[in-house]
Amino acid sequence: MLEKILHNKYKKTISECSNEELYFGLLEMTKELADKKYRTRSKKKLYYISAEFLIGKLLSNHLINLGIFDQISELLTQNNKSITEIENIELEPSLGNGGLGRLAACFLDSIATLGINGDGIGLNYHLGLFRQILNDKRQKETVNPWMTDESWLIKRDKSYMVQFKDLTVTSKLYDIAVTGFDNRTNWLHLFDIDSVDESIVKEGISFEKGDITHNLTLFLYPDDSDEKGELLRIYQQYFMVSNSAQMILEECISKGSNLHDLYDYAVIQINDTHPTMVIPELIRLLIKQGIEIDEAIEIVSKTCAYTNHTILAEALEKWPIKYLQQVVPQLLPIIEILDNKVRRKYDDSSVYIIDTKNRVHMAHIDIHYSFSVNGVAALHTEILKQNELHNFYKIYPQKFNNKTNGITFRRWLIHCNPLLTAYLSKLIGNGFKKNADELEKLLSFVENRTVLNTLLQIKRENKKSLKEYILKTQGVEIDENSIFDIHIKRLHEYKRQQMNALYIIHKYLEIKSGKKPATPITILFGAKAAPSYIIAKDIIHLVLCLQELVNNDKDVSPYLKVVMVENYNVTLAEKLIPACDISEQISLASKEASGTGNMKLMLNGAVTLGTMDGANVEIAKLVGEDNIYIFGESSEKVISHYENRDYISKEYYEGDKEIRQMVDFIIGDTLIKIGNKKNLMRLYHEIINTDWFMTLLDIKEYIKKKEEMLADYNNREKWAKMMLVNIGRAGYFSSDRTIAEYNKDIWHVS
Ligand code: F55
Repeated sequence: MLEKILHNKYKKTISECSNEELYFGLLEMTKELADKKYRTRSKKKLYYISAEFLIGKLLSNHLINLGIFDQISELLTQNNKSITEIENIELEPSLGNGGLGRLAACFLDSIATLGINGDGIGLNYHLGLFRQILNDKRQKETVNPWMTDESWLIKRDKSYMVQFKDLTVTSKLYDIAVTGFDNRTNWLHLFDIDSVDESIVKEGISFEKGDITHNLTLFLYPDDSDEKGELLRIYQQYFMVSNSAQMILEECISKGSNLHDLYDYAVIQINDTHPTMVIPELIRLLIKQGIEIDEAIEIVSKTCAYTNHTILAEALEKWPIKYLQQVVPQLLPIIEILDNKVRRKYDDSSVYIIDTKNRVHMAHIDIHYSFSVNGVAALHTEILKQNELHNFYKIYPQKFNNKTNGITFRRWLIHCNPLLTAYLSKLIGNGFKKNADELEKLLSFVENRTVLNTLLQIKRENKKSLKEYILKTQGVEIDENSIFDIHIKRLHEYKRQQMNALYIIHKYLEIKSGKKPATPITILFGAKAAPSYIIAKDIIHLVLCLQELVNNDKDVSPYLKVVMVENYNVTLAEKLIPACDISEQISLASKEASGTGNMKLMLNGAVTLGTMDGANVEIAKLVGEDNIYIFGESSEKVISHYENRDYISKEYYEGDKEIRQMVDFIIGDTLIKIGNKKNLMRLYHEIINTDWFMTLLDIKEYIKKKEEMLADYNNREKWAKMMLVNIGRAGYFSSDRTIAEYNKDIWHVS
């Protein structure tokens, strides 16, 4: 088939084609094959609405799921071509920020793999999330165009009218096929408008925020630090949900729904609060169809389910009524009715939808008017029930449920780690690809020297590949025999990259004083900071200053290297994860809802260094305390520190000489010479005067635990056993398990 397509397209054979021609040939072939897969229309269908789908490159993923990856890669090899090089041609769609967006992508894969009739609905951001450039030891943002003339997007002949107060737009639908592993094809529907204009972007990523006709789907979550930015987000969100609601009603009616029975035809999963307006919008449309308001509210509440991804108060969306009035006045009467119903029923202002500052709490709409509210890891759901959403839990105990996150093993094992996959297949057969629990079969080899050695060898090979990649792309040479300590996730103070930076200072000073580590250490970071998040950018600056200091110091660099990779994204994650020894999961306990990088790293044989937070708690339980390194204050203690306001970072700073030495180093002569005094000073003051995420509370224990871990690394047999147990116990974190639970408990799609 490929030969035929290439002949038609280019009049060339495989071996005559360039990598680019091969990529476009494979693209065409894959799209055709994906489209041909069966997709029965069950009566009830799932709609997963999300502002983000961080899908990553798609070629290999489709080839794997269609069951032809090996065959194609063999065919290419015979013609002196390499699938890896062809993959390099593909651009990564950057349609997500981080965990939440990547989770949505893993879920789509599992939904199709389990044969569930379910589509994703989102927006076709032309430039997606910004591309990060590390220049002059700072993050600079620039555009990240990812669409090419020929691409995975299929333009459909479908559009809807979406009405804002000041303008009406006509949407255009683009679809991307979502192939299941040896199963059906679903769709990711991405809405767009024709008038969006990439040329309005001026230097960096700045653009006129008020120019909605030209910017509506230009960027993912543009900077929301000013009023115009917030308004643009409301425009985007309403555009997303209005299209969704119209499409869902249309599909349900075409299947025979009379709308009174909508919930028998559709279930809508609301991914975080970004799609919340779908609730009042659906109610509005049902009323327009002649349904009474009370019944409309009931129908919609029985159709929608909500997932919470955070307890950080600042991340919970609250839209000023004034803004909603300016953009979507048609929703306000409905939101007011929803709020009034709550006020009449409950004498507790903390559960009202509209607060005293005239802001609309989006999560409150979701909780009152959905039939299911779920957290994303056991601890997170408990904290929601007992703390953050306790007053809602008292009203609706039956709505609350946990769905511990998961990851698709197709991308995060089979594709990103072919060496490990091949070895696992040899040892335990191919069953784990369909049934992740079969990874447990690996556990019977825990005393088998050959197996343990092979796992170490595979890790070393993967580290070598990463070393070459980093040399080529970053110009930094790292040693594959060193310990790869990897910290990859969005940059946020609660994730505590600053704590790892303090560790680097500790280690630097220790080596300088003559104490050399038995095995050299390479600390790798990958992280983007939100463009307006000042302290996060200062932390990046600190890490890059340390990188320059450490890597250029002749006494230190043979034992310690620091690398922050530029523009961390899915593609880079796929290269970093298989090469990791130490997985940094060091968020302040109670703050990381789940984490999913922790699962990907474990699955690839990394050992976790982490706090009892998010899904780390479940990892610890599964692997047992001998196979994970846990440190830090518990979530209960942390929560009580917040309640009592009794954490004072300065006391830790003043009370401990070692802490003082590390923190002072940030503004000492050595670093000030390398970096910018203003940035370093600001970070220093933040740590000693505020430290909202309690870095200094856990720093000493963190250092101690990491040292323990580094020492254990030298016992290669012990380490290999830990690797094996981590891989063997990772089956639980397959998103196939998560999705099976969603379907059994919430969606009920046959
Ligand atoms: C994006 C936009 C806004 Cl306005 C707020 C938050 C985000 C975002 O990216 N959140 C996010 O990624 N949350 C993460 O979700 C993951 C999937 O559930 C969790 O694993 C992770 O703990 C959580 O931080």
